[in-house]
Amino acid sequence: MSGKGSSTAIDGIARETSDGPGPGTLTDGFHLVIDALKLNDINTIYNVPGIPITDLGRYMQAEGMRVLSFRHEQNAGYAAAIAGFLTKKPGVCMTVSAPGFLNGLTALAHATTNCFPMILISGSSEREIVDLQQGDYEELDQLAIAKPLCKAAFRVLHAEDIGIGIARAIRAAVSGRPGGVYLDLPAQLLGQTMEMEAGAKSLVKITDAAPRQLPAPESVARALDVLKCAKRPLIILGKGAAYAQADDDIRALVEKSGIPYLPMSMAKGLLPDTHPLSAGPARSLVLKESDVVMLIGARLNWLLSHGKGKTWGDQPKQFVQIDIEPKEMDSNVGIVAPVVGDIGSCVSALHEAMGGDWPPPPVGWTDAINAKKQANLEKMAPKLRNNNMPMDFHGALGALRTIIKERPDAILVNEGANTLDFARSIIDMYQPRKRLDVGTWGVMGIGMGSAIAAAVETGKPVLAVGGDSAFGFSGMEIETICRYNLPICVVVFNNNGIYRGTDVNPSGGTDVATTVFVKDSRYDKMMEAFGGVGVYATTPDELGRAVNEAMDSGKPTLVNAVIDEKAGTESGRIGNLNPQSVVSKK
Ligand code: ADP
Ligand code: TPW
Ligand code: MG
Repeated sequence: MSGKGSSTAIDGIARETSDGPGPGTLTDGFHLVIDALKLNDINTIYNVPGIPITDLGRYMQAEGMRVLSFRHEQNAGYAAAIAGFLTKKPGVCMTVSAPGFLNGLTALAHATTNCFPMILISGSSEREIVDLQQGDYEELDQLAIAKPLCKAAFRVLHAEDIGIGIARAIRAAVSGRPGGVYLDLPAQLLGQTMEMEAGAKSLVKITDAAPRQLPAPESVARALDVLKCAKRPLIILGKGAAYAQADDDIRALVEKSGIPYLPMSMAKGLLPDTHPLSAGPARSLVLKESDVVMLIGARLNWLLSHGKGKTWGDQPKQFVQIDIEPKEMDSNVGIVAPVVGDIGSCVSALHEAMGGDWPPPPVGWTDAINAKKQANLEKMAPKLRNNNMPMDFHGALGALRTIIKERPDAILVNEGANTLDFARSIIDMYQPRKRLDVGTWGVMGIGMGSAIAAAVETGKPVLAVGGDSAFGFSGMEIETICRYNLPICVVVFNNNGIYRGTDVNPSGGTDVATTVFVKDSRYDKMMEAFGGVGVYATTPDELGRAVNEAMDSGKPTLVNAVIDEKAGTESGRIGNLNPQSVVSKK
C-alpha cells in the first residue's frame, strides 16, 4: 500500500494512520484501484475526466500518480498505446462511460492490432439498469462491445476483486503477444467500501508479468540450417523486435551473421540506419532477390505484401520467422523454420548456436546490395539539399534529417501520407524506439497523443512531423502540450490538403474538392493561442533553424512548414491499394 502514515485531504474516507490501519478503518473502490496500480508500478494515467471517474483522477493525483488530461479520449488512448510500446508496461487510458469509452476504443483496437500493451479503464453505468436496457445515464454494454476489439476484457463488480482484476488486466496486456485490454469499472464499485486491512490483502503484486518464452532447441537448429544454406539471405526487423528491448542481442546476431537487414518503419534505429549491413536504401532489390528471409518480430501482412507477388519477385523464398505468437506462423505463406518464443531468448539462442565460425553470406550478394545502396543514396543526396520555396518534401525533410542526425536521442513521431512515406525513407534513425508512427493500420491521428506520451515516458525531446490532414485529427492536443509544458516541436507539412492541395471539384460546383483544405492555413497561430511558440517557415533553412531552436529551448513549438501544394502524390506510396472504378473517369 502507498503512503503509509499519510492521508488524502480530499478523501472523505479515513485512510491509514501513523500506526497503520486500525480495525474498522475503511478503504474504498477508488483507493483500491489506485493502490493496485501503484503496487504494480503503474504511475501514469492518460485520461479525460467526467462521471464516474473524475474523483478517481483526483485521488490518483493526490496519491502521487501522474494523471494527464487530454481533450479527446482517442488521443489519450494513442498516448497509452505508445507508452506501452516504449516501456513494455501497459499504458493506461481512463475514460468515462459510453461516448468516452467509444472514443477510447479506437485506440484500444489500434494497440491490439500493433501488439502494444495497453489497458483501457472505463467507468460504466449500473449493470442492473444497463442489462435491462432501462436507459441509464450513458448506458452501454461496454464489455460486450470491447471484447472483439481487444485481447481480453474484464469487469470488476466487487471491491475485493479490484486487486485481482487489475492483475489480470496487466498480465493479459503484456504476456505472450502484447495487446489491448479493457477493464470495466462500474460507478458503484468505486464507492464500495471494505476494511482497510482486508483491502490491502486483496491486492496482487504480479510476479513476472511477461515470462520469457524459450524457443525449442530443434527450432533453433532448423532455422540455422536454413540460414546456412542461403545464397542471398535477408533479415527483416519489425516493431516486435523494437518492443522486445533485446537491442544488444539483435545487433550481435545481425553482425555475427553478416546478413543484410531491412528495418520495418518502427524498427528503424534498432541498428543505426547508417550501419554497413542496413539494406534500407536497397529495399526493392533485397525483397525481390533474397532466397532466405528471417523475420524477427515482423508479420507478413500488407506492409510486406503478404510475402508474395511482384514485390517479392520470382525467386523461390524460404522464410524463417521469430515470433512469440505461434498462430502467426504460416499466416500468409508457409514458414519453413518457425521459431516461437520471445525475441530476446530466440535471438540469443540463435546467436549461441551459431558458434564461432559462421560463414558470411556470399560476397556477390552483399556487393550487389552495397552497389544499389550507393546508387540510390547518391541519387537522393542533391534532392535533399535543395532550398526551394515553396518547399518540396525532399528539401523540407533534408533539413529534418540533419536535425535527427545531430540529435539522435530525440524521438520522431510521424504521420500523414506523403509526409509519412518520404520521412520514413529520408530520415535516418540511429537509436532504438525513436521512430513512432501510424503503425499497422496507418492511422491518422496518432500524432499528438504519441508525442505527448513519448515526452512524458522518456523525458527526451520530441519532433512530431505530420501532414496537415493528419495533424487535424489530434491538433487540439497542442493545448495539452502547452498545459504540461512538454518539449515537443510539431512540424505541420502544410500542402493545403490530403495528398495535395490542387484537386478540383469534378462537377465544377461551389464546394471545393474532397481532399483540399483552406489555403495557407496558419497552424502556427493555433500554437500561439495556447502560449506556445508558432513559426511560419517557407524554406528548408528557415524550417531547420526553427526546429533547432525549439529542440534547444524545449518550449512547445509548432512550425507551419509551407509545402508546394503540387508536390505530393495520391495516397503517398500506397496509391496502388486504391480500388479503380470502371465507370467514372477522373
Ligand atoms: P512491423 O509492422 O514492424 O512489421 P508487426 O507489428 O507486423 O511489425 O509484427 C510484430 C510482431 O512481433 C507480432 O507478430 C508480435 O507477435 C511480435 N512480438 C511482439 N513482441 C514480441 C516479443 N517480445 N517476442 C517475440 N515476438 C514479439
Ligand atoms: C483514422 C485515410 C490516409 S492519409 C490521410 C488520410 C485522411 C491524410 C493525408 O494527408 P496529409 O499528408 O496528412 O496532409 P500529405 O503529406 O500526403 O498531404 N482516417 C484515419 N486514418 C486514415 N489512414 C485515413 C482516414 C488517410
Ligand atoms: Mg497534406
